[in-house]
Amino acid sequence: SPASPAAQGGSFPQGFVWGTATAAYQVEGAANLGGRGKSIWDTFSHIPGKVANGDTGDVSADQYHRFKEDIALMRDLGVKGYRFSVSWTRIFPDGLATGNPNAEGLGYYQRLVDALREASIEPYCTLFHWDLPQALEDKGGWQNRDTAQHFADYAAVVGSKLSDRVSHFMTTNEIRSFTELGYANGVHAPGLKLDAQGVAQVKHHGVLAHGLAVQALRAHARPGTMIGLAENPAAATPVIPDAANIHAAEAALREENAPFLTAIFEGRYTERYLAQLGGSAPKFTDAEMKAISSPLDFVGLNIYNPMYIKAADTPAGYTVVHPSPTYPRMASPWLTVGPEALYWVPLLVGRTWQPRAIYITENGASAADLMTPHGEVLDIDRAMFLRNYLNQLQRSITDGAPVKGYFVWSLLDNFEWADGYDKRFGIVYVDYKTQKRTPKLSAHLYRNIVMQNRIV
Ligand code: PNW
Repeated sequence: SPASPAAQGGSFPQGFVWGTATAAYQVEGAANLGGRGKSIWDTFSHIPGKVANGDTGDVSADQYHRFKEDIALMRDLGVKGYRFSVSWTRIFPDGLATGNPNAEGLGYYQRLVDALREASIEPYCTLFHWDLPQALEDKGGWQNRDTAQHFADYAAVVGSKLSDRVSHFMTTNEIRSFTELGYANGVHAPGLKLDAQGVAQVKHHGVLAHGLAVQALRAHARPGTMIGLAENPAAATPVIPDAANIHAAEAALREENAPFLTAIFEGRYTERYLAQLGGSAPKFTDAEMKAISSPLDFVGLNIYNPMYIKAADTPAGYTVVHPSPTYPRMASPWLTVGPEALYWVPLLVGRTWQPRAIYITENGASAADLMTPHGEVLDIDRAMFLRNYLNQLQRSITDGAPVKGYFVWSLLDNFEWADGYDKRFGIVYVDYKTQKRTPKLSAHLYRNIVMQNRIV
């Protein structure tokens, strides 16, 4: 496709949304305040041995009490968007949207979004970032189809209460991650290792929850509300960019994401996915597949590590090339560095499924940040990572990818799930003893990029 003139000369398009991202359980703290009910992450993080150093999200970065200070930080960065998530159990402590929503919980998010708007920062709201109500897990959680309907009912209420001041909603965050890490590998909450059929069914209920929530939001949110999701597709990237490998990466994008983005955009599971599962295939109906593929206003892509794809003489036409032990990584072992993922994935997603708009809803890096005696955090590794990835995103847009915004993960150091506070992803350092925030070198770099709308 033709180069967009708006993105030429190293610049990003006019009106490009620069933002930062967080999630409720990772930054809020105040786990037992405001009438909040228990989520599976409260349970899981309190089981000895599940999270590094026995860390929990009980206090975390305490954004619940410090959101005004965090908004001031964002103002200094010049960002125009903040992606946050709503804690389901602050709104409905036992997950069921039957009675009235908890006014204190709802009030917190209303104050948060009002303060964002006052600072001219657009709120981008995720409805589910992994903190499933424990009361629903007790009834089978994502193994139980009813959870998908309960999620849609909750989404309807939040949509009706917040859409007067929030114009962008994402249903779920990373169905691929929470189903695989939580229900197949058992390293995330709720810590299960189901068999193949169980995992396939959980994934099906995850995409169904998304689809039913899209329908609920269309019915209950203000007309014109923009509705999407944030998914981390297997980031198919050609091993080297020649025609055969690009073609292979296109095929891999669909197959490797068959139970997730492919189902959501195409309304069916690929034949290869169903054939591979055989007797372990998920049970589903046509009506469910229709709900799952409800039209979206945008798709959010969380992109970190590439999945390198090589053309091969196999039935699927490709193989996955796994990084060797010496391949460059950030502080998290899974975070192999491949800036060109941010070139290829938006382009291939755009070509394959023609979404109306793409946002990069997460991208960022963990690093072993240390504070100097002068109180500075000079994270040159994270700065290099962001510069390299953003250069590739700029090229991607120039070559036609319909990307409207970018949200760096994360504004703040926070509770990195099973890694606890051991892995830091923030562009702002958090001293967890004092809750003092210190913008890192990468925050200064990001500010320059945001201010000039180009990589400097
Ligand atoms: C995403 N992996 O999680 C989440 O959306 C964030 O909540 C999280 O903090 C961030 O990325 C950084 O990890 C992932 O193992 C967790 O491949 C693990 C993986 C990928 C994404």
